[in-house]
Amino acid sequence: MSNTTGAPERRLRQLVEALKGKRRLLVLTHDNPDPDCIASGWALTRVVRKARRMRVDFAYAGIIGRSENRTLTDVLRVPLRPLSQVDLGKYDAFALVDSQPETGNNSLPKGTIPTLVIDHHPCRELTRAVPFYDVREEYGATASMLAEYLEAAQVKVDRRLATALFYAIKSETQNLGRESSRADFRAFLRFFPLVDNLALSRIENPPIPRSYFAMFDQAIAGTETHGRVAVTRLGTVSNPDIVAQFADLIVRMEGMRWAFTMGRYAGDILLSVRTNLPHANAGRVVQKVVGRLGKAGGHGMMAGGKVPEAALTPDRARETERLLKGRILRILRAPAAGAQLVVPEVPSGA
Ligand SMILES: [Mn+2]
Repeated sequence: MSNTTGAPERRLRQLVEALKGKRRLLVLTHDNPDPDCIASGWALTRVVRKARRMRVDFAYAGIIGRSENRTLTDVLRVPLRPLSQVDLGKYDAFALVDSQPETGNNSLPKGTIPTLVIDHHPCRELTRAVPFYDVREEYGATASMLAEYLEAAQVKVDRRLATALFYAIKSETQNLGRESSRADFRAFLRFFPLVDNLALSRIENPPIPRSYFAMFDQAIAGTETHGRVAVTRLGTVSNPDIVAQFADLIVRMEGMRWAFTMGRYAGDILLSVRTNLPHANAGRVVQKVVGRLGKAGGHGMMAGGKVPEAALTPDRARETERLLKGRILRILRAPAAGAQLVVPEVPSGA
């Protein structure tokens, strides 16, 4: 869905038109940014600076949790600042990338209508009130949309930005294997020759904090399989990205069709849904699971959500997790009885 049409050049003109009279733009990622929104936001700052002479800054909210993403921003020196260090009063325009208003996963100041939205998630009702929105659900990565804007604006893409965009498409689509389109393929090939391979290798194989291994232990102990559905209760997590990261891992288990992972973070319950069924609608499933308890959404094979303040006390967290688990099992028609993924071995000969 989009209020823009046609060739990339025309879309770019419409984008510039929407910024008419604006003096300073803040480009914002979704909370706890992933490579797709980091690379896309960075690219958008370049596009706007080239196409229109105005000041553009780039910020994120939440934390950069995954080691890969931290390494990405460090090694490629992404000009990204925490939103908490940004004076919002200085901006008369906002742009959202890889997110939309009222999704619950961005920190756009309440009541603010952004001037620009570029995203590849299903289009929301409120997005239609945005002066310039370009939402293309068929794209596997927002970065592939930005590839077109960069070309239309004739921005010279350097190795750092190319590496970020390439990694964004690669990770978001799992090497073009998950929900990707021809446009993703085109962008992937275009950036590949420009990639800094040493940097890419460091990003993909970063040092892992010791706490990650404890999370691994919690994930395995906290997983039960119900037929072809695996449900994981991670308990308290050290960073919010881990919830999706373990869902990605658990869904790879032989015989599984769905993975549903929950973790407690900063008083909220975060959830993540993954499926390996290419024609499923994980976004709808997670919306039904969360219902009025919070916000949720996503794509066909990957989705997530949040139940705010559900983890303020352990009792409430347990109760909410039980409720959510019951709902997903019913929605997916999975057996209520589950089996622990790994049964701790009883020491023999004792
Ligand atoms: Mn994305």
